[in-house]
Amino acid sequence: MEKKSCLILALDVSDREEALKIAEDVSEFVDAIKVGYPLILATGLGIIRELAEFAPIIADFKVADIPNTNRLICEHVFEAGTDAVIVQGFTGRDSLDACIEIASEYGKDVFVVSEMSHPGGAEFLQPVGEAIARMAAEAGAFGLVAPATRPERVTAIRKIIGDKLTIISPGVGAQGGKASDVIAAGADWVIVGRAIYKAESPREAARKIAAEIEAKLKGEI
Ligand code: FNU
Repeated sequence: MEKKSCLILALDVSDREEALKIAEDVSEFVDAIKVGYPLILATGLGIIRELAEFAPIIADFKVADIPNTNRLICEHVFEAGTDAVIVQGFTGRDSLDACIEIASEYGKDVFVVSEMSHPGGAEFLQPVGEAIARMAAEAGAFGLVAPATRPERVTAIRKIIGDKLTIISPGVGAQGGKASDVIAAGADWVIVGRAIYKAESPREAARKIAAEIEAKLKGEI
Protein backbone atom coordinates (compact mmCIF):
# COMPACT_ATOMS: atom_id res chain seq x y z
CA MET A 1 0.00 0.00 0.00
CA GLU A 2 1.53 3.27 -1.09
CA LYS A 3 1.76 6.06 1.48
CA LYS A 4 0.64 9.37 0.03
CA SER A 5 -2.17 11.06 1.96
CA CYS A 6 -1.82 8.71 5.00
CA LEU A 7 -5.63 8.57 5.04
CA ILE A 8 -7.83 5.47 4.75
CA LEU A 9 -11.59 5.76 4.26
CA ALA A 10 -13.77 3.41 6.35
CA LEU A 11 -16.73 2.95 4.03
CA ASP A 12 -19.43 1.66 6.38
CA VAL A 13 -22.45 2.71 4.34
CA SER A 14 -25.03 0.10 3.34
CA ASP A 15 -26.01 1.28 -0.12
CA ARG A 16 -24.07 0.28 -3.24
CA GLU A 17 -24.65 3.48 -5.22
CA GLU A 18 -23.78 5.67 -2.25
CA ALA A 19 -20.62 3.65 -1.59
CA LEU A 20 -19.44 3.96 -5.19
CA LYS A 21 -20.21 7.68 -5.33
CA ILE A 22 -18.31 8.42 -2.11
CA ALA A 23 -15.37 6.25 -3.20
CA GLU A 24 -15.11 8.11 -6.49
CA ASP A 25 -15.47 11.53 -4.83
CA VAL A 26 -12.74 10.96 -2.21
CA SER A 27 -10.35 8.75 -4.19
CA GLU A 28 -7.93 11.63 -4.79
CA PHE A 29 -7.41 12.02 -1.03
CA VAL A 30 -7.27 8.45 0.29
CA ASP A 31 -4.59 5.74 0.03
CA ALA A 32 -7.05 2.88 0.60
CA ILE A 33 -10.69 2.09 1.28
CA LYS A 34 -11.57 -0.14 4.22
CA VAL A 35 -14.75 -2.18 3.86
CA GLY A 36 -16.37 -4.35 6.50
CA TYR A 37 -19.51 -6.17 7.52
CA PRO A 38 -21.95 -3.23 7.12
CA LEU A 39 -21.22 -2.74 3.40
CA ILE A 40 -20.46 -6.35 2.45
CA LEU A 41 -23.46 -7.88 4.23
CA ALA A 42 -25.72 -5.26 2.66
CA THR A 43 -24.40 -5.37 -0.91
CA GLY A 44 -22.35 -8.55 -1.34
CA LEU A 45 -18.68 -9.31 -1.95
CA GLY A 46 -18.92 -8.09 -5.56
CA ILE A 47 -18.68 -4.47 -4.41
CA ILE A 48 -14.99 -5.05 -3.60
CA ARG A 49 -14.01 -5.27 -7.28
CA GLU A 50 -16.12 -2.21 -8.10
CA LEU A 51 -14.47 -0.18 -5.33
CA ALA A 52 -11.02 -1.43 -6.26
CA GLU A 53 -11.30 0.80 -9.35
CA PHE A 54 -10.76 3.74 -7.00
CA ALA A 55 -8.25 2.56 -4.36
CA PRO A 56 -6.68 -0.53 -2.77
CA ILE A 57 -9.20 -2.36 -0.58
CA ILE A 58 -8.71 -3.46 3.04
CA ALA A 59 -11.24 -6.03 4.26
CA ASP A 60 -12.07 -5.38 7.91
CA PHE A 61 -13.49 -8.76 8.89
CA LYS A 62 -11.52 -8.97 12.16
CA VAL A 63 -10.94 -12.62 11.43
CA ALA A 64 -10.91 -14.48 14.77
CA ASP A 65 -11.23 -18.24 14.43
CA ILE A 66 -9.25 -21.47 14.51
CA PRO A 67 -6.46 -21.72 11.94
CA ASN A 68 -8.39 -23.82 9.42
CA THR A 69 -11.42 -21.52 9.42
CA ASN A 70 -9.17 -18.45 9.24
CA ARG A 71 -7.51 -19.99 6.20
CA LEU A 72 -10.87 -20.56 4.48
CA ILE A 73 -12.07 -17.02 5.30
CA CYS A 74 -8.87 -15.39 4.03
CA GLU A 75 -9.04 -17.35 0.76
CA HIS A 76 -12.52 -15.96 0.08
CA VAL A 77 -11.44 -12.45 1.09
CA PHE A 78 -8.45 -12.40 -1.29
CA GLU A 79 -10.34 -14.17 -4.12
CA ALA A 80 -12.84 -11.30 -3.88
CA GLY A 81 -10.10 -8.85 -4.87
CA THR A 82 -8.97 -7.26 -1.62
CA ASP A 83 -5.40 -6.09 -1.03
CA ALA A 84 -5.33 -6.67 2.73
CA VAL A 85 -7.33 -8.22 5.55
CA ILE A 86 -7.72 -7.16 9.18
CA VAL A 87 -7.54 -10.04 11.67
CA GLN A 88 -7.70 -10.28 15.45
CA GLY A 89 -4.52 -11.15 17.30
CA PHE A 90 -6.05 -12.49 20.52
CA THR A 91 -6.80 -15.87 18.92
CA GLY A 92 -3.07 -16.66 19.08
CA ARG A 93 -0.07 -17.33 16.90
CA ASP A 94 -1.37 -20.38 15.04
CA SER A 95 -4.54 -18.58 13.95
CA LEU A 96 -2.50 -15.57 12.84
CA ASP A 97 0.03 -17.76 11.00
CA ALA A 98 -2.83 -19.29 8.99
CA CYS A 99 -3.92 -15.83 7.79
CA ILE A 100 -0.37 -14.76 6.96
CA GLU A 101 0.25 -18.01 5.07
CA ILE A 102 -2.77 -17.43 2.80
CA ALA A 103 -1.94 -13.73 2.40
CA SER A 104 1.56 -14.56 1.24
CA GLU A 105 0.21 -17.11 -1.26
CA TYR A 106 -1.85 -14.29 -2.78
CA GLY A 107 0.86 -11.64 -2.32
CA LYS A 108 -1.44 -9.66 0.00
CA ASP A 109 -1.16 -8.07 3.45
CA VAL A 110 -2.42 -8.82 6.97
CA PHE A 111 -3.15 -6.19 9.61
CA VAL A 112 -3.51 -7.41 13.20
CA VAL A 113 -5.71 -5.65 15.77
CA SER A 114 -3.59 -5.07 18.86
CA GLU A 115 -6.04 -2.94 20.82
CA MET A 116 -9.43 -1.49 19.86
CA SER A 117 -10.36 2.18 19.83
CA HIS A 118 -13.70 2.18 21.66
CA PRO A 119 -13.86 2.55 25.49
CA GLY A 120 -14.41 -1.21 25.88
CA GLY A 121 -11.15 -1.79 24.01
CA ALA A 122 -9.35 -0.86 27.23
CA GLU A 123 -11.16 -3.59 29.22
CA PHE A 124 -9.75 -6.85 27.89
CA LEU A 125 -7.58 -6.09 24.86
CA GLN A 126 -5.39 -3.25 26.13
CA PRO A 127 -3.62 -5.35 28.78
CA VAL A 128 -2.49 -7.79 26.08
CA GLY A 129 -2.05 -5.26 23.26
CA GLU A 130 1.72 -5.08 23.50
CA ALA A 131 2.09 -8.87 23.54
CA ILE A 132 -0.12 -9.05 20.45
CA ALA A 133 2.05 -6.41 18.75
CA ARG A 134 5.19 -8.46 19.50
CA MET A 135 3.56 -11.62 18.17
CA ALA A 136 2.44 -9.84 14.99
CA ALA A 137 6.00 -8.63 14.39
CA GLU A 138 7.44 -12.12 14.93
CA ALA A 139 4.81 -13.67 12.67
CA GLY A 140 5.63 -11.28 9.82
CA ALA A 141 2.38 -9.32 9.63
CA PHE A 142 2.37 -6.21 7.45
CA GLY A 143 0.84 -3.99 10.08
CA LEU A 144 -1.16 -3.38 13.23
CA VAL A 145 -4.45 -1.66 14.01
CA ALA A 146 -3.98 0.64 17.03
CA PRO A 147 -6.37 3.20 18.58
CA ALA A 148 -6.44 6.83 17.43
CA THR A 149 -8.50 7.54 20.54
CA ARG A 150 -5.39 6.83 22.66
CA PRO A 151 -2.37 8.26 20.77
CA GLU A 152 -0.11 7.36 23.70
CA ARG A 153 -0.92 3.71 23.02
CA VAL A 154 0.04 4.15 19.37
CA THR A 155 3.40 5.51 20.56
CA ALA A 156 3.85 2.61 23.01
CA ILE A 157 3.11 0.08 20.27
CA ARG A 158 5.40 1.89 17.79
CA LYS A 159 8.23 1.56 20.33
CA ILE A 160 7.73 -2.19 20.44
CA ILE A 161 7.58 -2.82 16.70
CA GLY A 162 10.03 -0.14 15.53
CA ASP A 163 9.81 0.34 11.77
CA LYS A 164 9.21 -3.35 11.14
CA LEU A 165 5.44 -3.01 10.85
CA THR A 166 3.04 -0.32 9.73
CA ILE A 167 0.28 1.07 11.97
CA ILE A 168 -3.21 1.96 10.77
CA SER A 169 -5.26 3.84 13.30
CA PRO A 170 -9.07 4.12 13.54
CA GLY A 171 -10.94 6.42 15.90
CA VAL A 172 -10.43 9.83 14.27
CA GLY A 173 -13.43 12.16 14.10
CA ALA A 174 -16.61 10.46 15.34
CA GLN A 175 -14.74 8.59 18.12
CA GLY A 176 -12.83 11.71 19.21
CA GLY A 177 -9.31 11.20 17.83
CA LYS A 178 -7.46 13.89 15.84
CA ALA A 179 -5.67 12.87 12.64
CA SER A 180 -2.53 14.99 13.09
CA ASP A 181 -2.08 13.85 16.72
CA VAL A 182 -2.21 10.20 15.73
CA ILE A 183 0.26 10.64 12.87
CA ALA A 184 2.57 12.49 15.27
CA ALA A 185 2.16 9.60 17.75
CA GLY A 186 3.55 7.14 15.21
CA ALA A 187 0.71 5.92 12.97
CA ASP A 188 1.37 5.47 9.25
CA TRP A 189 -2.27 5.91 8.28
CA VAL A 190 -5.41 7.12 10.01
CA ILE A 191 -8.72 5.44 9.27
CA VAL A 192 -11.75 7.74 9.08
CA GLY A 193 -15.34 6.67 8.56
CA ARG A 194 -18.30 8.78 9.69
CA ALA A 195 -16.40 12.08 9.68
CA ILE A 196 -16.09 11.58 5.92
CA TYR A 197 -19.03 9.52 4.69
CA LYS A 198 -21.59 11.37 6.82
CA ALA A 199 -20.23 14.82 5.95
CA GLU A 200 -22.26 17.10 3.69
CA SER A 201 -19.35 16.87 1.24
CA PRO A 202 -17.31 13.69 1.80
CA ARG A 203 -14.76 14.97 -0.72
CA GLU A 204 -14.22 18.22 1.18
CA ALA A 205 -14.03 16.37 4.51
CA ALA A 206 -11.40 13.98 3.14
CA ARG A 207 -9.46 16.85 1.57
CA LYS A 208 -9.36 18.70 4.91
CA ILE A 209 -8.12 15.68 6.87
CA ALA A 210 -5.47 14.92 4.24
CA ALA A 211 -4.35 18.58 4.36
CA GLU A 212 -4.14 18.46 8.18
CA ILE A 213 -1.94 15.35 8.00
CA GLU A 214 0.27 16.89 5.32
CA ALA A 215 0.71 20.06 7.40
CA LYS A 216 1.73 17.94 10.40
CA LEU A 217 4.23 15.92 8.39
CA LYS A 218 5.75 19.13 7.01
CA GLY A 219 6.01 20.55 10.53
CA GLU A 220 3.65 23.43 9.70
CA ILE A 221 1.35 22.70 12.66
P1 FNU B 1 -15.53 5.79 12.35
N1 FNU B 1 -12.40 0.07 13.76
C1 FNU B 1 -12.47 0.91 14.85
N2 FNU B 1 -11.75 0.62 15.98
O1 FNU B 1 -13.18 1.92 14.83
N3 FNU B 1 -11.43 -1.84 12.73
C2 FNU B 1 -10.94 -0.47 16.08
O2 FNU B 1 -10.30 -0.67 17.11
C3 FNU B 1 -10.84 -1.33 14.96
C4 FNU B 1 -11.57 -1.05 13.80
C5 FNU B 1 -13.15 0.36 12.52
O3 FNU B 1 -15.59 5.70 13.83
C6 FNU B 1 -14.67 0.47 12.70
O4 FNU B 1 -15.28 -0.78 12.55
F1 FNU B 1 -10.05 -2.39 15.01
O5 FNU B 1 -16.88 6.02 11.71
C7 FNU B 1 -15.04 1.43 11.59
O6 FNU B 1 -15.16 0.73 10.37
O7 FNU B 1 -14.49 6.76 11.86
C8 FNU B 1 -13.84 2.35 11.49
O8 FNU B 1 -12.73 1.63 11.99
C9 FNU B 1 -13.99 3.66 12.26
O9 FNU B 1 -15.10 4.35 11.78
